[in-house]
Amino acid sequence: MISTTVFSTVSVLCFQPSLYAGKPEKQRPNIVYIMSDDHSMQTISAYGYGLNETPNIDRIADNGVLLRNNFVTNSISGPCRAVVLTGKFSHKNGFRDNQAKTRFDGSQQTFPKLLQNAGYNTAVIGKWHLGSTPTGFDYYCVHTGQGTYYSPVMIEPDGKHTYNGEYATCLTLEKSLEWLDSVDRSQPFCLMMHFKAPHRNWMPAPDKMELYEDMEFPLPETFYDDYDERQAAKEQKMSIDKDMRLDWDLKVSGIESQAKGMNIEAELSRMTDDQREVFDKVYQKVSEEYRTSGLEGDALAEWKYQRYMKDYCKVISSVDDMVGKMLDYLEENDLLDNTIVIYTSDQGFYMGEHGWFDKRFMYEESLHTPFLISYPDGIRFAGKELSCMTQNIDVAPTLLDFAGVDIPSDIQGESLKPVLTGKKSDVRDAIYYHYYEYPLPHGVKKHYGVRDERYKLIHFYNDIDTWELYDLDKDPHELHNLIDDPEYADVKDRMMRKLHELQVQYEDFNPESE
Ligand code: SGN
Ligand code: CA
Repeated sequence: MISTTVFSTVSVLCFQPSLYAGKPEKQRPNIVYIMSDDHSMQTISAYGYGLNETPNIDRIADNGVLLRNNFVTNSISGPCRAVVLTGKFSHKNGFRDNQAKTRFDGSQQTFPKLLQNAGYNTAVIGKWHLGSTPTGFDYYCVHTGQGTYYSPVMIEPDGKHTYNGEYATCLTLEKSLEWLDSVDRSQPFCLMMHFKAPHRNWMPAPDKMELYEDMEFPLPETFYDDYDERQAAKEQKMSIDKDMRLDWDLKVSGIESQAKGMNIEAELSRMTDDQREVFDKVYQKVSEEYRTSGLEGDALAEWKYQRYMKDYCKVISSVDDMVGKMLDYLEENDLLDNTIVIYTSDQGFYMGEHGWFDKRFMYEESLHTPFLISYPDGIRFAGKELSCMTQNIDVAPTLLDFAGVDIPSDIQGESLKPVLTGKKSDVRDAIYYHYYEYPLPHGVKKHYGVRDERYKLIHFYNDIDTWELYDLDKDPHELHNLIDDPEYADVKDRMMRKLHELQVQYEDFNPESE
């Protein structure tokens, strides 16, 4: 699986490990970076929301550290992936949105390339979503675009392969273990295992179809938010009630198609007959329930919410199983202690808060993304929780730091090694955010902003020109925009200054030009 060019680099490095490692080869950690797609903090049991159980993902926190205030810089897939690879904001790495014309410039510096140059074996398996062919990896096996849940088509160094009858979450794990079995263990490895799940349209695996069917999920406090004082929130198109599709998202059959370019039949045709039989058994009942119940208004919105939560949690349960299999593999192969295992998501997600699904906004649910890390040889904590502000620009420098590789000065994130090893309590006093994808697909206006431990300032600068200010201590759900409140005039001034300071620090000099 390892290309000849890389083999020759590796063999040169084998004779001069100290040149790159700075410490004995044995001690350089392996890395298993697990990232799913759209997995909210609210649906990882270690975060304590009580919605579902993820016993395997929780094992990582039990064995290490859970970050409670880990944020993204731009809450959608491609941009987040580019940020993770480069340690730089979207305006620096050039990948600002998910539009078809946006492609990641694979010639730029990334942390997998730096690790590869230092002798690491590297691979990315699962979702990629960056348009261009992966660079910096000895092996890759990635979905085309968003990928599909069933019978996925994967791009590998030798071309495209269709995995008929496979379920994407399981295939990602199988391919990952296959690669781990094949790597030369005399060198450390870095595996990026990227699940497509739980991305929309939340297609469960056959063994999970019935899970949660009898469960009633609690309605979030803000489900019926009226978006008063928040124009951008009022004008989005990511409402469970209005924008979620009965056929494509909720798998209701026997109704007039609501799918505009999103075709449930195409996805169902990727299943084997056996898989389809299990699907039909559950979803014909669901469809029947919808057709005969005559639900409308709030009752229908709440029915949609329940269906959404069930399907979303079903696909997560498969992810959790695969994380468990990966941890078991590392344990059985005596690799767990010397491997940095991270579980995270490309961004957070709304589980009905504000009445929404999807992400994009700089509001708490989609600004956060889960982050759990264990590395028993290097992080001597178990079950520790940290609430300092961390961000996905920090992944690259943190992993380089643990690997003993110099962190290039143009990387914008901070190494989290000092906080993860108890040497420091934080790495920054505020975070910067900038989102660019408008109007499609969810009508969320472009915005940038700053958040510190207590306050958040946001500027929606395109289409409308509005500012929002929140006191997160007093208003954790961000329902009261304080921008014109005289009592908060000082806070507003201070946050405006902080915003400007961060735009200068990160060189986002002309933020409204994109
Ligand atoms: C698809 C989804 C959207 C989602 C984007 C981006 N529609 O277009 O709901 O916001 O992906 O998601 S779908 O019904 O066709 O799946 S991201 O995670 O890749 O950024
Ligand atoms: Ca995503």
